[in-house]
Amino acid sequence: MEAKPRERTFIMVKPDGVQRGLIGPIITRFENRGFKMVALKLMSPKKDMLLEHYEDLKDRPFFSELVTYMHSGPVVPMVWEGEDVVKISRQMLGATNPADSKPGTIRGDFSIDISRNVIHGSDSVEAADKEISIWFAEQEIVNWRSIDEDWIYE
Ligand code: DAT
Ligand code: MG
Repeated sequence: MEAKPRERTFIMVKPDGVQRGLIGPIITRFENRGFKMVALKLMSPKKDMLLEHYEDLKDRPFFSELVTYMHSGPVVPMVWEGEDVVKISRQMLGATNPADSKPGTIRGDFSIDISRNVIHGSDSVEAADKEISIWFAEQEIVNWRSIDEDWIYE
């Protein structure tokens, strides 16, 4: 059955997260929270996708290392849906620098180094829309209704 789409965000397990076997634990956190997966794939990203994805950071000193790292292995891009999913996901990820990420967050539980922080999450609804359109074609996003929704939302 189809459902009216709620807010969506773009989440991606980075190459270190894939290599370290963290795809499952990361997906589990989003499922457990009550969010609904509407798109998922494993892929080796093309460099031009990464340049577009991180366009806002192109003048930062770490930009070329960031792109090289993101290009170094497969990633798992995903789209998750739910009320306030952008804001809540950012809280679930923790701070950009794992040294500042609280225990209980993904980065706070699974990472140490700012340049190996295992996961990406959109920082605004506008960024989410842009990032989803970079990583997924419209037909790859599945509009479905979860039976849990009646119990997760009033
Ligand atoms: P976030 O991923 O929390 O949205 P961001 O958009 O500012 O953070 O930066 C994107 C990624 O770039 C971040 O996840 C890790 C890397 N990065 C950010 N600041 C960095 C720094 N000072 N040194 C090295 N890598 C950095
Ligand atoms: Mg960011």
